[in-house]
Amino acid sequence: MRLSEITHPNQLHRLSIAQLESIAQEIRNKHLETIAATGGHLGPGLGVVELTLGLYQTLDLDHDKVVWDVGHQAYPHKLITGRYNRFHTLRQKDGIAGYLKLGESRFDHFGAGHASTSISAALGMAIARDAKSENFKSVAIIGDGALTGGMALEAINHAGHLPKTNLMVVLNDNEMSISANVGAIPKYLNRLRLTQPVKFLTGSIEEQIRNLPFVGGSLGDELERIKDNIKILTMVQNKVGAVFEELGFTYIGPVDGHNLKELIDTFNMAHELQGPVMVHVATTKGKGYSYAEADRVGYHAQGSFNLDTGKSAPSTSTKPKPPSYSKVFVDTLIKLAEKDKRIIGITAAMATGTGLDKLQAKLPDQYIDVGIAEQHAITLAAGLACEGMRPVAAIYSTFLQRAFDQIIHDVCIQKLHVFFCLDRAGIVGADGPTHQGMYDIAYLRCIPNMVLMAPKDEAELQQMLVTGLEHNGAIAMRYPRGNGYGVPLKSENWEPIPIGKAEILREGGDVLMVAFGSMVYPAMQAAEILMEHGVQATVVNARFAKPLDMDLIAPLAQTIGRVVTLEEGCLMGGFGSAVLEALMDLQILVPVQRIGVPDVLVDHASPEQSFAELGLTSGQISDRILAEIQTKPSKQTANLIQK
Ligand SMILES: Cc1ncc(C[n+]2csc(CCOP(=O)(O)OP(=O)(O)O)c2C)c(N)n1
Repeated sequence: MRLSEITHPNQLHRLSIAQLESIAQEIRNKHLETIAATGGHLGPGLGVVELTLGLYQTLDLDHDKVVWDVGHQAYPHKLITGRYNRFHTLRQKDGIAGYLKLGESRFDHFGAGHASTSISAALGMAIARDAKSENFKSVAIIGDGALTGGMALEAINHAGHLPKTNLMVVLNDNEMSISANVGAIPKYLNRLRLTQPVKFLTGSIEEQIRNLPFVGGSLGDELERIKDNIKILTMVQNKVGAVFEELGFTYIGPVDGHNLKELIDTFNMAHELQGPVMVHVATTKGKGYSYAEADRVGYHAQGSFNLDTGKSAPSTSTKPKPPSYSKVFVDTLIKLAEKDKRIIGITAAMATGTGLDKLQAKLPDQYIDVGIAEQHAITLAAGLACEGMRPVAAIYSTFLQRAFDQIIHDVCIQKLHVFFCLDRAGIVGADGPTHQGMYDIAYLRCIPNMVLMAPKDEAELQQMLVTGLEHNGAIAMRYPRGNGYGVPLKSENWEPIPIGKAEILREGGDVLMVAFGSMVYPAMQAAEILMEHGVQATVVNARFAKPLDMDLIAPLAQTIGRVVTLEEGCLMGGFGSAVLEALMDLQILVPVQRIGVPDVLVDHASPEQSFAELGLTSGQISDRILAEIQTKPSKQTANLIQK
């Protein structure tokens, strides 16, 4: 059987180990050739090919449920669940998603993108199953990185307390998060990996148990006794898994994650146990592609590349690219941190993404990676601030959502100086709805004592970095994914911006455009186009969504009589809402057009495609403003329509 013929995972049941091995090779080839063309997550999927095939051979996927944590490693799953023919559309607009998504396939039982949710979801399904007296297996597959997330530990705490609830947790341990995994739990898992793996013999469970060195006599078919014996085996033979055992799980492993026979035997046996079971599978990230095995961080995820050399596809443009916001952020932070030992950069398992790996290399004592633990990162920052340090929490907008209560409860209520640096704020592109940085303006601006700013370009980011470090209290800066505009950058002596001070970039009497952060340049371009249509715009770079510079905005709104707000974020509760509320409070009742992201989920696509779909390109912005002027004339623009 060929991979292309597999449309239902139960077709695997009929295959021999040799046939499965050949399917594994086909999956690797397809995975590699697709990601070389489209970009995406490479190493994680290559590591779970045998794990997926072995597990699915022991499940009935017409009934059983599998929940993949994060979902970035589930491409082999996609290839054997009816998506082979469309796989080349991976992460493209209207194509196959880069994560699992309810609705894309009936075999995707839970969507994700953020880490550490799988055990909770699978446990919920298991409890519901028992309540409905149904009979299916519920399996969570979680990486060793995701296992460091608080939610995973909360779920283990709960599941371990339910000895009658059957749940299988497959721990996919490749010793890596995106970067090297950090913390005490990964260290413990490493110790387990270094012990002799438990070997399972062929034959029935009864034979297997009888063959164990220290178990004799007749066992009958009492599952409880089997479970006890396995417990004894794991604990006595090599003292592995004791922590999980103590927490109420039956621990099995570590199992060689690339040995199909061992995997199948182990899963078959584990399915017969009662209560929560953890199967610890030792895998190699990037397995089967030498470049990815050698550089596990570099090949976690990447853009398109040449399969033979492993190198990224050369840029089609001859112009040098401006630096990314993340790069300007970290380069500037390093210079500031060199002079101020109180500055500590904190990442939650995103050292390369945020750029903080450079801080780690340069100033390791001023760098902390807490693992996938955004909540802890923020309260840790609050603790550091209590002791006079200057914590800079560099967390993607989407992942900071995890720490909402910590921002309120631990930072803002206590008026502590924590600087939140929100990378990837706004549209993110191919990662899709779970990763869009849409909500931070709305979720931060409602919190008392919070200051929220966004730079118009990378030079202003440098100034805002100084502003944030000098401010005494909670302050956040959001900046987008991707490159800046190539504006000149200062190498030192950055001037802070007075808190709450906006700036006027151009003046015109027909419409007031108030733009926040990444929408300032598009607003300026739209103003140029408007001018060609005889509409003169004032453009304000708001810089702050909170506090808003109403001393500047209010009189302009009053005189010009028409306001347009622009933001790269959700409209509900966002920057435009803030301006609207403030105008209303001042009884300045002029037409306000809010341009941003409406109440929809923004699917995976290229950022350019998403901008166009949302009507956020400069040409679309000017068209929308012209249309509004036509349909809702203000006193000042009535004459423009007659012209
Ligand atoms: C809450 C949250 N924080 C950060 C991330 C970014 N992220 C995606 S995959 C990943 C590493 C996961 O490591 P692991 O679970 O071991 O899976 P592996 O990639 O090694 O297969 C991280 C940090 C995320 N998806 N969710």
